[in-house]
Amino acid sequence: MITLVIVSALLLALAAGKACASDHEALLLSLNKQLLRSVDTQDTLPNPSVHIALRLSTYHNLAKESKYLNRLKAEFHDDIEKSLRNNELVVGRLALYILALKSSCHDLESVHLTHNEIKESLLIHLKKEMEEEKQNIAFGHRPKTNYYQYSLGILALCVSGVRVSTHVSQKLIHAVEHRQIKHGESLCVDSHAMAGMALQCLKDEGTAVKNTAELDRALANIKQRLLDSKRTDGHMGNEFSTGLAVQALMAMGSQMEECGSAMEALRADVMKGTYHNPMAVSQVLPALHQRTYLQLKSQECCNEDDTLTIDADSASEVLPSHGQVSLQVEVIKSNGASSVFSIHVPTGSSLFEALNLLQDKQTGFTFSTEDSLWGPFLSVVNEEQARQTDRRYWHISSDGNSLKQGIKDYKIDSAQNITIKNTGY
Ligand code: B12
Repeated sequence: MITLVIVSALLLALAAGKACASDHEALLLSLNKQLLRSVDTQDTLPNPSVHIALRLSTYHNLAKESKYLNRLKAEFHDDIEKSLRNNELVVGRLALYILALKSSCHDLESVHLTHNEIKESLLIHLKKEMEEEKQNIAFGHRPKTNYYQYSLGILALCVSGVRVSTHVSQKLIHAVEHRQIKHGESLCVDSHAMAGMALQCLKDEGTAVKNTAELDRALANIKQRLLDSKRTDGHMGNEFSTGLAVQALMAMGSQMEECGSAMEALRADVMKGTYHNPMAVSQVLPALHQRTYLQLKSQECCNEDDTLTIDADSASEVLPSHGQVSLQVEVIKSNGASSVFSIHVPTGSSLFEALNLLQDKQTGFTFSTEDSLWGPFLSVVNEEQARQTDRRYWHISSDGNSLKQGIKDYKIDSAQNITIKNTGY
């Protein structure tokens, strides 16, 4: 009798395990389809991070992926050259572009950037920009871009088999040791994750570094900080850093058990529909597939699945909103001067739509944005620009809580006070 009970319990547990595994597969497939659907949108620039996530997936739609790669090589490539003409550094975007080409096993030497009439391979150009960033850290104590992009730069060079100079890697190791990697005021989980993957790649490749013990210490520190960032609900940092944190922990050799609750949190987020911005999906999908950017090193692109399709009826339905909510918008300029504006907006409007309505009312509120891979970044408010070159940005909060999303994604579901403050970082 007891044997029968144990056997039945085991069978039940096995069945539950199977159901769990097939739920996970179904969730992955739906997120994969959601990302694939986003590549059909022509109104924004193609995003290399989206391409990388599609290529690291188990399921593929090879025709759509190849079409998207061609768009990256035309439109995204042109956008990078445009930035170079404006004398901007392109470290992060160029690194993602290289990783995207690598993810499709594209010959990197056949793609060139033209700048000041000089034609250079992508990797040579990235190497030069990394040298420039290294100088910025040496003289200004931080990169011109940020440590997230600096890490992406090292990662892209390393994954492509290009030797990273010891001076370049040492600057990242030093920044980790001295807790200089932040997002606003707090320790940046996303950037630690990227730094972890970059440094792990150097370690795996046996790239010479200034001090091997220091590299190991930095990796151990990163791992510990990522694990320490775990909240009671399983997230590491927040909903939008957890995917990268899990990916980095896997790259750094953590066992799946260490990431179990974070994976659970990610799955719960997917089911809640937290990830609708393609950039967010692209940073979560590899972790859910248990793949990491380091695997791009040995990407082979042969005998791939080609079964991924978009369901005809899967486009999400937008429900009409009911009622209005009141919104107060306070703008605090760099000199501390504050102005407050009030408006009623349809429930469920995005903050972007709400700010547009406020601007149209001609009450003195004006704003403009810059495009980024995450969508519109608020850059000018009431004719004051918070410039990244001056290390300033418009920080946005609602009822005192820092927003976890940008103005296009954040939805106004109830009455609230939005504060937009010119902040240094
Ligand atoms: C560095 C960074 C910043 C820096 C950027 C300036 C700089 N030069 O360092 C600063 C501190 C200014 C910043 C601000 C904000 N950030 Co930020 N940021 C990052 C980080 C760590 C790296 C971005 C990057 O360089 N990417 C690489 C390059 C290749 O991509 P890119 O698109 O060209 O990069 C630019 C944009 O990403 C833009 N940017 C940075 N943050 C955000 C956030 C949003 C919503 C948008 C539209 C653009 C944007 O600045 C980058 C440099 O020019 C990411 C982490 C991540 N997981 O992506 C978070 C991240 C993108 N930020 C985030 C958030 C929430 C914000 C803020 C909205 C915070 C707030 N409450 O005010 C603000 C933006 C407000 C605004 N004015 O619109 C979230 C976005 C999540 C989401 N679902 O949208 C992320 C994912 C961090 C997180 N895990 O919460 N950020």
